Amino acid sequence: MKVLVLNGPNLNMLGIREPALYGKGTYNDLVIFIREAAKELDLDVEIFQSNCEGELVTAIQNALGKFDGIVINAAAYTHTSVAILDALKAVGLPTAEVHLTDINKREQFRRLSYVGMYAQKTVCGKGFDGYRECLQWLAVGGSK
Ligand code: CA2
Repeated sequence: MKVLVLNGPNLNMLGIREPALYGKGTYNDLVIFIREAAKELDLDVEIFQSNCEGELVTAIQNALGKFDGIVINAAAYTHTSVAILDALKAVGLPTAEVHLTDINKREQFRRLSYVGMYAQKTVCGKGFDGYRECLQWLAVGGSK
């Protein structure tokens, strides 16, 4: 099973700033963590990070016919991007939304998730472990 893991803007800054909020682990640590989790679950994983909305949209479109599922932390685009929502809907792959922090316990504007309007599974507030939970959900069939 092939899974595309997408990470949105500023996640490449992990471990560099705001460790109290996002943890001490760097983006590279997150990539290693995801690869390890995928290996344990016998998943073939590709990981892509971009600060550009259009690049994330294109990556989602290109997943069609190539991947069996998507794990996405759209970061700030979670709360703004109808384009990412439309791309996820267009492609129609099983999708899990992940956030390092609990977006429901932060500022009001973070409670709205466009990604969550399509994603069949959401995991927030569990740090890196949330990615493993999303991968596991896909590995067992991606149903609610
Ligand atoms: O909790 C999450 O995973 C978020 O998707 C992270 C986004 C935020 O906009 C979402 O509301 C929730 C922000 C990612 C920025 O990451 C940084 C890491 C280090 C330093 C600064 C930003």
